[in-house]
Amino acid sequence: MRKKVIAGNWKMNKVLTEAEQFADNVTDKLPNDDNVEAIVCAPFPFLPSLVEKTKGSRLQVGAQNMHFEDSGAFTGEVSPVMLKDLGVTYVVIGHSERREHFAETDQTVNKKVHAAFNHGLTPIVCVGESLEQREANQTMNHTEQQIKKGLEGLRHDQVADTIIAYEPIWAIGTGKTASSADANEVCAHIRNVVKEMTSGDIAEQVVIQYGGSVKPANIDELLTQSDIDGALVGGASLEAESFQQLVEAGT
Ligand code: G2H
Repeated sequence: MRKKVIAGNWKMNKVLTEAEQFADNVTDKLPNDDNVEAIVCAPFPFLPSLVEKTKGSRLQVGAQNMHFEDSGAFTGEVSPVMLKDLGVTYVVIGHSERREHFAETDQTVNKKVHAAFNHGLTPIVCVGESLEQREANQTMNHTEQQIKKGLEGLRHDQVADTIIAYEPIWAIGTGKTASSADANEVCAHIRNVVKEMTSGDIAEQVVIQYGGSVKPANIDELLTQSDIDGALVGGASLEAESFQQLVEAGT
């Protein structure tokens, strides 16, 4: 059975004291259940403190982006070596906001996914269609291309360890959630694409999250779907109590 993975994506929110308060409020309240993994993906300045505060707890810490090079003349960037050195374990790659505002492409996503594995970080790779693409019936083809290009060249065991987040862009931060059946249909398609790229066994292992306006009120129904193994949550992950409820839904 695949475990459920609930990841908060704080985006560009909070200041350090708020991030620390969140960790203080959440770490000892998370369910002690190996079938659910709780991750908080925070802005870079909070990572050292969050890693420190979550040590020995069930809360894992992730970054929201990184560069694919180890080091060099890349002003303003953060490398996988730096994240690993801090004790970060996960990194979100190719979120639609990065694709839209920071020129991320399937090619840069692919380089970053390889870099993550080369440094022992687990990538949470985001894919998803725009409203125009959905209305033009391109959802399946678009997500398939993003998966094939984004995961190109990975070993099968690395594909198995990748977390894929399906986030329809039209459902992000808008309050609109894809119906759980629609979301599941795309997640099942993604699993099929993984199967074609690797094998049935690997496809059964890979964790596929849904993301886009997930909250305590709708997570239960999403998680009952056959191919949805968790959630990548923005707005509703900012408050400790709401995050805790989301993780509890995964138990
Ligand atoms: C989608 C999601 C988190 P929200 O971007 O990745 O954000 O839950 O606020 O729609």
